[in-house]
Order: sequence, then structure tokens, then C-alpha cells
Amino acid sequence: MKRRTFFATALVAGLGLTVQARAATQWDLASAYPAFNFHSQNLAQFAKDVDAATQGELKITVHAGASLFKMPEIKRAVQGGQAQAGEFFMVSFQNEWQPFGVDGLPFLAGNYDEAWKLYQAQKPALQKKLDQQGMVLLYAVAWPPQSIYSNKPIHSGADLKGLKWRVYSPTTARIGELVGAQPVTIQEAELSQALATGVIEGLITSSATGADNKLYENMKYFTNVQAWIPKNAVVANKKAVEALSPAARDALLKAAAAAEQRGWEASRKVDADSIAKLKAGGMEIVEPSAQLKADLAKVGDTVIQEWTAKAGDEGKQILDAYRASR
Ligand code: PCA
Repeated sequence: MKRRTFFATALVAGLGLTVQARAATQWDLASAYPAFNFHSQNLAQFAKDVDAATQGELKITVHAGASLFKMPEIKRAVQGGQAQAGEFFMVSFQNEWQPFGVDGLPFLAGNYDEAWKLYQAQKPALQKKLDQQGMVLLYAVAWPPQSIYSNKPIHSGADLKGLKWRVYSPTTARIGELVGAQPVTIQEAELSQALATGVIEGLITSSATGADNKLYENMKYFTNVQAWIPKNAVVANKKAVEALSPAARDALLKAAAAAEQRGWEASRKVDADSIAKLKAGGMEIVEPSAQLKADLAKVGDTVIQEWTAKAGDEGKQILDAYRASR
């Protein structure tokens, strides 16, 4: 009798705890881009969807604008569980694992359809890598194509020589070196300030980031080279995911799949809208000259060769799978 009571009490206590934990699961999601940016808005919708689908069992607070962690710290924070989830810019982490940078390779994927195929080729290795690091890939969304902003016209590779060149990844730094520019690493969150103080004379980023940061106030030319389409990854800490009820986990992954699709659609639309904003702000939208294209293609080939040598079999598999899917 006594024994039974003990077990019953333990069972009730156990259930009580589980119910309580389920009712109160709170996640922090760290992101680095301004709240009005399309990635951040997508994250806000994702958090809302998860809340609704789990009936409040999982509440995700999105901390946009690098307010919880700066972009370079977010991945490690999720890995270590200081934040249960986060969004990071994959190509910035290429030195840690070369395939993080495959979508930053010049002229490998120049439009959204190709970028999606490249993502599918990268995904199995990416999921595995993140899993080994104690994380789960929730979704990944492309930035609009990356093009050149400058305060003087860029007709050829030689015109980039000597420019103070803002970079955000090993590849953008290497491109800067190859064209004889002066690479300086600056996070998006610090971009406006760097522009205002004249630290930068050129950069390669999306139409969206240009519009978000009103680059037309400091730069005159947008040279539409569309060199690559890099992605943000949204990840969660694996233990935090495993601690969820099966129903909540399922709802989380479903909401993530929806966010991924919504994000890619938004990215296309934001590209067109942002180019219009750049124009309205007084920027000249320039199509690249044949010379510039040829010069950048050469730099691109070098960068891809170097990447392939470093990325080994894993990199080769991704490129082979991508090329076979085109
Ligand atoms: N904007 C971010 C990442 C890529 C992009 O389009 C940046 O410039 O840092």
C-alpha cells in the first residue's frame, strides 16, 4: 500500500513537471539583421506560427538587430545553448567548414532557381555538420543576389584596385585581395556607421542590404553583377529540440518548412522592390561591362579552384550533385 502510494505520487509529480514544462517552454532566437529586414520579418512570422500551432506550448522570442548576440557569435551561442535558436550568415563561417561557403562562390549560382538547387545539393552535408555540432537546421533562406556598390563607376576589375572594400566572408576577402582592393571586415549591423565615417569605398552585398542601410546616401553606383546568392541559416539547439514534446517538435519543423518557402518567395520580391528603392534614392543601376564580367569571371575561377582544393571530397560531392541537378 505504502509502495503504491509512493509510485502514484512519483507519477503525478512526474506528469505535473512535464505538463508545467510544456506549458512554459520559452526560446530565445538571436538574429543579426534589423527588425524590418525581410529575414527578420519572416522570423517573426515563424515565431507566431509556432506559438499558434503549439497553442502556446513553445514561445519563441526573436531578438533582431544583433541585440542578443552579434552575428559572428550567434552560431556558437546556439551550439552552447545560451540561445535556443538563432540565425547566422553561413558564408561567414567558411573557414570553420568549407561547405558553409559554397553559396558564396562567384558565378556558381546566379539566379534563385540555381541557388535553390545548390541549397538542395548542400543540405545533406549541412544537416549532418550541424547535427555533429549539436544543432538542428530549421530552414535556410537566400539573400537577393550580391552586386557591387561603389562611389565611382566600375568598368573593369582594375577599377576595384585600391578601394577600401568591405567584406563579410573569407571569399569576399579573397576577391578583394585578387583585385588589389583593401579588404576590411564589417558586420552588417555596423555598416551604416562605417559608411558615414568613410571607412568603405566599395562593397558587394544584396539590393536588400543596400536599401535597408540607405546605401544611396553614400554610394553612387550599383553594378548589377549578381555574383552569388548566399543564405542565412536558422538553427536550433539539438537538446532544446529534443526536450520538446513530439507534437511541438513536429509543429516547429512544419512552421520551419513554411518559413523557408515564404522566405525564398519574399527574397525574390524584396530584390525587385529594393532595386527600385536604390534608384529612387538616386543610385545609378548599371549593367556590368563585358570587361568587368570577364575580369570577375577570372577571379571567380581562381576562388572556386582554391575552395575546391580546401573543401576536399565533401565539397566535391556538393558541386557534383549541384551540377548534376542543373
Ligand atoms: N546582406 C548581408 C549578408 C548578405 C547580404 O545581402 C551583409 O551584407 O552582411
